[in-house]
Parts: sequence; structure tokens; C-alpha cells
Amino acid sequence: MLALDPVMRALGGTWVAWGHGDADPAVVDENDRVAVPPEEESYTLRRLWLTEEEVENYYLGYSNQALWPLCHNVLEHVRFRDRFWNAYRKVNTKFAHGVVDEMEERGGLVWFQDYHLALAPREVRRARSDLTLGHFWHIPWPPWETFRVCPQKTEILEGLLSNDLLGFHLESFVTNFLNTCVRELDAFVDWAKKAVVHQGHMTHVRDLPISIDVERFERMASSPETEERIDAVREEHDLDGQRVAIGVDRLDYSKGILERLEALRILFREHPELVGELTFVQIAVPSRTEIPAYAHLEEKVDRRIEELNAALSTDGWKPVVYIKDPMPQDELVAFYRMADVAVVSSVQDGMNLVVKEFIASQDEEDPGAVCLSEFAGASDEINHSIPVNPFYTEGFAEDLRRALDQPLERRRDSMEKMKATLREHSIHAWMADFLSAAGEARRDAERHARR
Ligand code: ADQ
Repeated sequence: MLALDPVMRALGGTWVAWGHGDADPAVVDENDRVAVPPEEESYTLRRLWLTEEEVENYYLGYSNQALWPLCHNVLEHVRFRDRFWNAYRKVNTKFAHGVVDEMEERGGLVWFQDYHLALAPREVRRARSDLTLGHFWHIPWPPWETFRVCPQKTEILEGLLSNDLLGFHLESFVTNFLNTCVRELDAFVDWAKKAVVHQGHMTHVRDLPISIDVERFERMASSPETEERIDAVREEHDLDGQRVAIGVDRLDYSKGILERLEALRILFREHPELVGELTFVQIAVPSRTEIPAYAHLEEKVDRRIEELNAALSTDGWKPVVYIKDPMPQDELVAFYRMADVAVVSSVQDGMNLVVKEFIASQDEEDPGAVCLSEFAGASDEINHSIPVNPFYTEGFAEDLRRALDQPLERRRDSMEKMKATLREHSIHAWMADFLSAAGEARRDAERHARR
């Protein structure tokens, strides 16, 4: 998880993570450890090895065909299979053992990341009741009416309630989670304190929206190398003299890429003056391609883009430039800087870091405009974008037009406000907030246990 690298660099400590490919086993020592990053060793990676079958059933199975679609409210993609669940339990046990092993005799904090590890806290708690356990859930928590379809709902909830602190991006996810605990477990919820007591243990549940390393993006964006890259990118993709709108996503059904392409089709139909003037750059890195829902999405996105380009291209111009290769961040920043409009159209998204990266990369004199889905968690914080509803295609198309027409003064003013919000809350502030909330949660859990 690239987003967390700055956190680990600042904290030091050990990151227990699954290793794969040929390179990972080659670089670890006899205890499966390696100091990283190579150029400036700041923390330790402890690798765990998963079999192919575990990857298929734990990662591609329960994590990404049960929990991911469930939490994003897309029940049509949910697959509950016994072999998925068995592998999820087994791998969570493996992680719990890895963590306990790494902690040795030490006290301190164990910080679990995400939906792949819902069961591990319970096992770590059983082995080490003295540790502080915190967990951050990077995706939405759905309403109880959705979560209740999960056959393993009790185990998932009890795993998460073994933490002292459980963090989500948004207040609404916290509310959904607390409500789920009441409805499913009949647990005691202190709504004022946002805490759950279950089987004698108290867990604080907090909204702690994640951010990015804002300064790093600002630095990269204003570097002379980025200026050079912008020229190179314009030339490579025939963008000279073009207005550019951009979308950057993992190819995931939660990101609303098809909805965006449909809005683009309508935009060109309703505003033919944009033909030959506007290029949409879609950077979309294929993801989880072994899962049928993802393979189908990729095929559909490929086809829609081909159709749009076949229908509208003129000599030397095409409406969509489609880039599917993963890109290093400094190159991505050149695209962010070059674009006149960023389009984030998630149909459901825990946060969305792309919009934050785009904002941090803008030049204050001549910034781009931001179209941001109302259903991306980021829209709770970022109040000066153009809000879009990806489910209402004609309205979405007009929002794109508005973004392209936004006068410079308005863009400057909105960007200044969005940047100010972002600077107040970078990834370092998120980390500090989480750590302090974890300490407070632990003290409260101990007080409660003594009562
Ligand atoms: P994701 O859904 O994976 O994560 P998102 O917030 O959309 O994440 O960020 C994607 C990241 O991948 C960004 O840093 C972006 O720069 C990078 N990226 C995207 N396309 C790329 C490409 N082609 N090449 C290189 N990099 C690319 C989950 C949740 C989100 C939540 C994050 C963090 O689903 O809602 O914001 O975790 O908590």
C-alpha cells in the first residue's frame, strides 16, 4: 500500500506484509526480514509467504469478491464461497502469528490495515492482551441492511471489536458500523463516545480521513523536471493546443469509469464545438484481473473507448487517450499539472486519493478545475469542487462543461481553498491523529476492564 509508505518512514518499526513475485524472497534475510527503502533504510518489512491457492481464495476470493463488493454496496458482485472463507481465516491466523512473533517481548501498538485483516486482531488479542490494537478500514462500511447478508458477519464484527481503536474515513461509516453492532450483536453502544462494548472489551470507533504527503506532491509538481515532462507528454500524445480533462484510477467498478465515458459521449453530442478541442486522458491501471467482474469491466471500458474514438476522431485528433500502464508518481504529477479538469466519478469510494493528489499538484496561478463525485469520501472534506452525480449522466455532462468554462478567477479562488484544506490535513496529521486516538482508546479500554 503505497499510500502508507510515508507513515512507515516516519514511524520506523516493522511492517508485516505478504510477499510475492521473484524479487521479494530474494532480498529477505533468514528471518524473512528486509530493511527498506533501499536508498534510506527507515523501517523493516517482515514478509509472509502465501501459496497460490491462498492468494486465489484469500485475496482474490474473500477479500475482493466478498468484503470489497459488500462494503461498496454492490451485491451483484458478491460471492460467498466456503473455500474463500476458509482461506481468509487461515491467512488471518498466519498474519496474527507473524505479528506476535515480531512483537517478541515488546509492548506497544499493532496497527492493522484494511479489510484483508478483519480476523487477525482477535487472535493477536488472545495471545497478547497487553498490546494496543488499532485498525484502519480503508473502504466504506455499508448500512446494516447490506452488511447483514454476510454469512460470516459475527466473526468479522468480533474480529474488529478486538481492537482498541477502529478507524474509518467518514462519520457516516462510523454510524453504519455502530448501528451494525447494535443490530447484529446486540452490543452496547455509547453513541456520545462512539464506543462499542462487546464481551467486556471497549472499542473506540472514529472517523479519521486519510490524506497524502501534500508537500511531496507540491515539490514534485513545481520541479523543473515536471515542466519538461509536461512538454514531452503533450508531444507524445498529440495534446498540443488541446484542452485536457483527466481521470486516474485503478480499473475498478467502484470508480465510475463507464459512467464517466457515457457523460463524455453526451458532452461531445451536446457541445460539438468541443470536437477537436478537448481530449480526455484516461489513465487506468488494470487491477484484480483474475476476478470475472474486473475482467468484464476492463473489456467494457476498452470497448467504450474504442467506440468513442471510432465515432468522433478527426485527422490528428481523438477524444480519448487511454493509458493502461502503471506510472511512477513523478510522471503522474506531470499529467495532473497539465490537465485543465480532473474527473473523479466514483459510484462509491472510501476516500479517493487521486483528487487530493491532483489538488496538491496544481499551479496556483493557473489551476485546473475539479469535478468530484458526491459519493467519494473526499467530497466530505473538499467543498470547493464541482460536485457530480455519476448516476445522472446528462447532469454529469453539463458539470463537465461547467468545469471547462470556469473562469480563471473562480478556479484560483476554489483551488486556494481546496489547497488550504489539504495542507491543514496531510498524511502526517492523519498518522498523528490515529496514534493519539489509539492511545486514548487503550486507556479507556483498560479503565473499562478494571471497572
Ligand atoms: P484505492 O481504491 O486503491 O484504495 P485511491 O484512493 O483511488 O485508492 O488511490 C489510488 C492510488 O493509486 C493513488 O495514489 C493513485 O495515484 C494511484 N494510481 C492510480 N492509477 C495509477 C496508475 N495508472 N499508475 C500509477 N498509480 C496509479 C482504497 C480505497 C480508497 C482510499 C484508499 C486510501 O478504495 O477509497 O482513498 O484506499 O485509504
